[in-house]
Amino acid sequence: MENLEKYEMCWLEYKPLGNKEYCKRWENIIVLENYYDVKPCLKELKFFFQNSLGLDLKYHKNFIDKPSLIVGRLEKIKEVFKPAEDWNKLINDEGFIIKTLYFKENQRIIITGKTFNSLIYGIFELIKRIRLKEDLNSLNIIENPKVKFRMINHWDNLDGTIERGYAGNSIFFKNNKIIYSERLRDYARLLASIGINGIVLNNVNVKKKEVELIEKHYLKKLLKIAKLFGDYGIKIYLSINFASPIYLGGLITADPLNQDVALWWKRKVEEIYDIIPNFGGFLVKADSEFNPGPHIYGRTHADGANMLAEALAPFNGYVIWRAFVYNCMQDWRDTKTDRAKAAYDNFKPLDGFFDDNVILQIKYGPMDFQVREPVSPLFGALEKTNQILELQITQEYTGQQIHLCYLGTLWKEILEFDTYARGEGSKVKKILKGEVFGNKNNGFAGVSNVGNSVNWTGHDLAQANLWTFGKISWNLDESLERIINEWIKLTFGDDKKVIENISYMLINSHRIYEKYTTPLGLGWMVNPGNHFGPNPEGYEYSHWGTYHRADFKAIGVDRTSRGTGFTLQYHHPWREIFDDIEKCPEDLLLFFHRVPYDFKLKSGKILLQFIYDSHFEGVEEAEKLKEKWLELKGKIDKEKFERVLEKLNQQIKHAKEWRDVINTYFYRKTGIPDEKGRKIYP
Ligand code: GCW
Repeated sequence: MENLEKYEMCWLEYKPLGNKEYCKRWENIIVLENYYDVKPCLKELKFFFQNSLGLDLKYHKNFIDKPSLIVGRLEKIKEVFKPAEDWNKLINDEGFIIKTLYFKENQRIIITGKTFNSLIYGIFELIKRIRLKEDLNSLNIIENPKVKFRMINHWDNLDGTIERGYAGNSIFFKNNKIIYSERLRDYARLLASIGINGIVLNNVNVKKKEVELIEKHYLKKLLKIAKLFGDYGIKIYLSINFASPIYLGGLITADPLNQDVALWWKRKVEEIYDIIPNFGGFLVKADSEFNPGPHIYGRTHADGANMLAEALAPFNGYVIWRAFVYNCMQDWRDTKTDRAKAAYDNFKPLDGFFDDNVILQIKYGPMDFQVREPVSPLFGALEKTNQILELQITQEYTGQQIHLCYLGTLWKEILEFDTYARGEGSKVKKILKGEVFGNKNNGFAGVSNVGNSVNWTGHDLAQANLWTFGKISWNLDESLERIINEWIKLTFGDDKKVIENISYMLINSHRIYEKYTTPLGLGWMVNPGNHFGPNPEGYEYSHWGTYHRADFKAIGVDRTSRGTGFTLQYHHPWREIFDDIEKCPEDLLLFFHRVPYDFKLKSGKILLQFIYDSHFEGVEEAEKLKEKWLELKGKIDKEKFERVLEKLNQQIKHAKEWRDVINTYFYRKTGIPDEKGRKIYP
C-alpha cells in the first residue's frame, strides 16, 4: 500500500462538534440491509459519530424502543413503514429521502433511496446537516441529481505527472505503475460527498505508454480502484487513443468503418468488462492536437464514436467524445480562419448522427477555458445529441492555484446563459437537464484540480472550486451563496467574520483576476507552453492562430458576420447582439470585435483607458483580498492561514507584473499615457 504523504480532508475534516448531547439520541441505527451492501455508509457514519460527536454508533437489525436512525433502500423501508409506498415517484435512481418522523412509539430519522448509491449521498447529506447544526427534529429532505453524468476528468499520466496540474503529482499513477493507497478511499469519499458519480483516471492525451491502460496487466490493477470507487457510487472511465488497434492490436489501420477495427474494439471492450464489470466507458480526444481520429481515414466523428459505442452498448457503457477539435496547424494569417468556429463547424452537421450511448463533451467556450469566453454556440445548436459541459476546475488559464480565482461565479453565468434555441428561456442549464430538447444522457465533466498535495488542490481556497463543481453538477439551480456558505462552514467553521470575509474573497476573485490579466474577452496573453502569463504576444505570431491582433490603432478580432462569421453560429438575438459593437456585452467586446483604442465604452471611458484602469484596479482589489484574509488571523487553523497568506502574497506580486507588462504593452503600442498620470513603465 503506497503512502501518499500526509494530507488533510478538506470539507470532510470531522472536527469535534459541541452538540454531543443533542445527537446522543441518534447513536442507534437500524440497518435494513445486508451490512456489507451498506458498509461504506455505516463506516462513514461511525467515523463521523466517533470523531465529531464522541459517540459510538450502535447497529441494530431489528427495531428498538428508542429514537434511531434507519437506513435502507426504499424497497426495505416500505416493508416496515407503509406510507413509504408512495415515495417511489419522489426520487430517481440516485435521489434520496431523509425524513424525521414518529413511528413504532419513537422518533426516527429515515435515510432511504432506490439504490445503494443513493444511500451514500443520503448519509453524506445527513452528516452535513448535523455538522451545520440543523434541527434534526424536522428533517424533510427530498433530493434528486438533475443530470445523469457528474464526472471528474483527470489529466494524469502514468509517470505520475499531471498535465495542467498545480497541486502535486497524480494520486493514481507513479513511475508507470498504478498506485493503490488509502488516499484513494478518502478521494472517493470527497467526491461522493459532492455527488460525483464518474471519474476518468487518465489524460485525454493518451500517449504510447498510457495506450496500454486498456491492456490486461493494467486492467487487473485498475479493478481494485474500480471496486473502491464503486463502493461510493463512482464509476471509472478511461481515456483511450483512437489508434489503439494499431498500437496494441498490430492492425494496419484504425479506420472505424473497417470490420477488423470494429471487431478489435468489440473484443477489447469484452476484455475490459470481463475484468472490470462496473466500467463506465471511454473518453476520447480525437483529431485534436495531434491525437489520431477518424478524420485520418476520411471518416466522421460520428463514425468513430458510434463504432466504439456499439462495442460498449451491451455493457451499458458510454463513449464520451470531446468536441475540442480544431486544426492546430491552421494558418493565422488567413483572417477568415477562426479557431472559435471549429467545434461548431465540426459537430453541428453531425447532430442526430450519434448513438444514444455517445455523449459529446463540450468546453464551456469556443476556445480553451479562458478567464472569460462566450458560451459555446454548440449549446443550443445540438438538439439531438447528448451533451456534457466541460469545465476546467484546474486553473490552467486562471492562475494555476497560485492566484485565488473562484470559478463558481463564471460557471453560474454559463448555466444561466440563454441560448434562445427554442426561444427565450432555453438556458444552458435547462438544456443539460433535458428540458429543452429532451435528451437524457447529459451532464458535467470537470478537469480535476486535485493532486497529492497536502490540501489536494495546491491552494486551500481552490478546494471551493472542486466543491462547487460537484454541487452545481448535482443541482444546477443551487444558489452560489448557499454553496459557498456551506463549504466555508464545513472547512473553516461558522465564525461570522470568517464566513463573511471568505465569501467576499471567493465571490470577487474571478472578476479581480480578470481585471488585472485580460478583461473584455481578450484572453490569452500568456506564455506558450506553461500558459502562465503575462506575455502579450506569446501566441501572437505563432501558427496556433493570432488572438488579439493588436497594432498601434486597434485590438481584437472581428468575429462578426462581417469578419470571421463566428457570430452566425448563435441563435437570434445573440447573433445580432454580438454582431453590433454597441450592443455586444462589454465583457466580450474584444472577443467579437476589432476595436480602436479611442472607442467610447458605455461608461464614457475610452477603451485604452479602461484597460489601464482595469489593471490598476485589479491589483488594488487583489491587495484587498489579502486584507480580508489578514483579518482572519487567529480564527483560521494556523498552517492553513499561513499557506493561503503565502499564496496571496505571490498573487499580488504576480498581479503587479501583469499590470505593468500589459499597461506598458499598450502604452508602447499607442503612445497614449494614462489619463490619471499613474506610473506606466515606458
Ligand atoms: O487547454 C488545452 C491544454 C492542453 C489540453 C487540451 C485539451 C489535455 O493546454 O494541455 O490537453 O487543451 O483540453 O485537450
